[in-house]
Amino acid sequence: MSLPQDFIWGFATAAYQIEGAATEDGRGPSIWDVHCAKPGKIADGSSGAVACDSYHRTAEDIALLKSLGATAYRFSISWSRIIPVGGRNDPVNQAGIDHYVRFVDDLLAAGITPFVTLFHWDLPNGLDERYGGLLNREEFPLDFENYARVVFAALPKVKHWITFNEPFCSAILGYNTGLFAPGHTSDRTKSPVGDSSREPWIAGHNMLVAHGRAVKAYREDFKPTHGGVIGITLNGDAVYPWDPQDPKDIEAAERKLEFAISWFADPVYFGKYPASMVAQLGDRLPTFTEEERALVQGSNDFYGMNHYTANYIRHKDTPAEDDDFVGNLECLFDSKAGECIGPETQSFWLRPNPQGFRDLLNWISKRYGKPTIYVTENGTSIKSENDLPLEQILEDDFRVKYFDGYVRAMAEASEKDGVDVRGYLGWSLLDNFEWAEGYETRFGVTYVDYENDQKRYPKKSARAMQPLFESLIKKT
Ligand code: GBH
Repeated sequence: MSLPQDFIWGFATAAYQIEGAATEDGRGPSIWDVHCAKPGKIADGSSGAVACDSYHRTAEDIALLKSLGATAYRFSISWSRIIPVGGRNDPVNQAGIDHYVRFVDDLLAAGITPFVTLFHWDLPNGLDERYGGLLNREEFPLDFENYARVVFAALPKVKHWITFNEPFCSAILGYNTGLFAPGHTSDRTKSPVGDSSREPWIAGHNMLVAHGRAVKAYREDFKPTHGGVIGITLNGDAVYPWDPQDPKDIEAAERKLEFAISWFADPVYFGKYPASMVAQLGDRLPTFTEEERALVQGSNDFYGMNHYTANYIRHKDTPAEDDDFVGNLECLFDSKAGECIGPETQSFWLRPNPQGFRDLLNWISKRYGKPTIYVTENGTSIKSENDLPLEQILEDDFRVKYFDGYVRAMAEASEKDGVDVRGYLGWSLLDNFEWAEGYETRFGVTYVDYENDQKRYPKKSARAMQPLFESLIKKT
């Protein structure tokens, strides 16, 4: 069992989850700053205002990565540091650009390949106020393209670009359940605005077109001289039919993948939405104009895969609700036969199941014609980790085992199944701001002591990664 010789691995983070320095050097507010300020939205009432303070600790974070043996680092850029209000006619903030230029230079000097995400959910709030942000079909893609161009021009040394991180989450959690910024939902006890049945599909559509525009700009005006690759990162959980004897459960499991993954990947690879979504959503799902389709189809140089968990899928016989976003089915942790998908973690949605990773790598590879895959996130929280004393937190055997199982499952997909997977970024380098869960849930291979100057302590899992990859990556 092995991985290709040039396989790269490391860790991932996102700007709002680690940077802090929310009002420094000209940064404008993002929709997450605004969301966190609303009472009751974040479990511990916190925000990313300080987080891991990584904005001030780039040297420390790079030294940490190097000490762990990482050869790659995925981070995201805060749009509102680059263009504080966000739009194509708004001022650009040179201090924000300088920060990331220095950071990329320092990573490269340490021998670490940067993977840069342009959008990890933190839309400049100015654009939400100005025209409804992701919901604006005309303005949003143009403003995203402009922002992307500014960043491409500033960072010619970056060779791996990710346009959007998990557009599913921005669309569904931002505009259906309202759990994430900007918190829209039809549930009027949670939000005065929102239409869970329509807005998520509009937001998703506009992110696809924005992605297509940024990719076209990169390929035409930057790639010829910079020579990098660009793609979108999609989340997706593995699926198994609740009753493997029931054709309706088998069909529902496939439909779940289409609603989560193919919603974005089918337009990118095939230029159209999956038939199952068109059938269920009807005219609530936007249709591509010819110009939009041309922008989106063929727009991935690689497939960015975020993956964490698996579910048993059980079909429903009742008609789909208007706010359904999974494909009219149930996602369960136990099968009909009483098997459990995996042990509990601190995250209600996450149950480790490494075989699911191998199976989903195969499903993606097959459906989309063997694309090059970079695993841009994979990792786990641990039940009650936050309540343990430091010495025990640092002995995170549960996470060590998770990474061991998942990385080996990936190596099997690579070696035995011929899946073209070329890189792996563990989530996350640091414990950080876990969105609506605040700081109570920890995903880091490094413990961050938020009470004591954000001091970092590598956990056992941080040190387990290098020997694991060294044992799997071919030497010659
Ligand atoms: C990633 O998303 C994020 O990219 C990262 O920022 C985050 O810190 C990390 O995971 C850990 O959470 O509300 O029932 O529909 C993870 C994938 C997909 C997990 C959507 C939550 C929603 C479950 N996410 N899922 S539900």
